[in-house]
Amino acid sequence: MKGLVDGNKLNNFAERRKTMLLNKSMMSGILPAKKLLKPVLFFLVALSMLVILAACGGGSTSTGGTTPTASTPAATATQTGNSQTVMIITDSSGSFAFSPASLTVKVGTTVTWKNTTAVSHTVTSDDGKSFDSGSANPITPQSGTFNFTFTTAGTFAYHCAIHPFMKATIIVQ
Ligand SMILES: [Cu+2]
Repeated sequence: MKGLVDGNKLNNFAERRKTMLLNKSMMSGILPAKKLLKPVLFFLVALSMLVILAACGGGSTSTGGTTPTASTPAATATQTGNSQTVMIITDSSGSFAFSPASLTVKVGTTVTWKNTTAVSHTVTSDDGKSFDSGSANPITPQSGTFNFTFTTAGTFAYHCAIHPFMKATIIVQ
């Protein structure tokens, strides 16, 4: 029983475990009746391993939990604020139109016009200088697109140079 006395003086988990395993083999050889100690020893070894695992796991959980919580909402907000789409459609009365006819965006937003009709169109600012997809190279039928990024605030009326009745407005705030 010398091993047990020495074991009480040890602070280290690993050394204590080694001492217990030594006692186990001694007892099972000399005193077979005391085999009930076997599950108790197994429980103590498992418990000490659990304490070590919990100590390691606690640190990595708090570090990993903070990062995704902070980054996910920021990425979503940036994407929704920076791009908008205006469809060029054939409306219910059979006329070509920009939809929506009036769109409000934040400064820095890129607007994409997408042509869903069977003919070409342009996106031309009424002031003749802010933006123009161009009559020489208009937005092609069936899914052609034109992009413009609005960097200054203001109200920008625009039309289609091919179909002057097509009128719409982008409001930049
Ligand atoms: Cu047009």
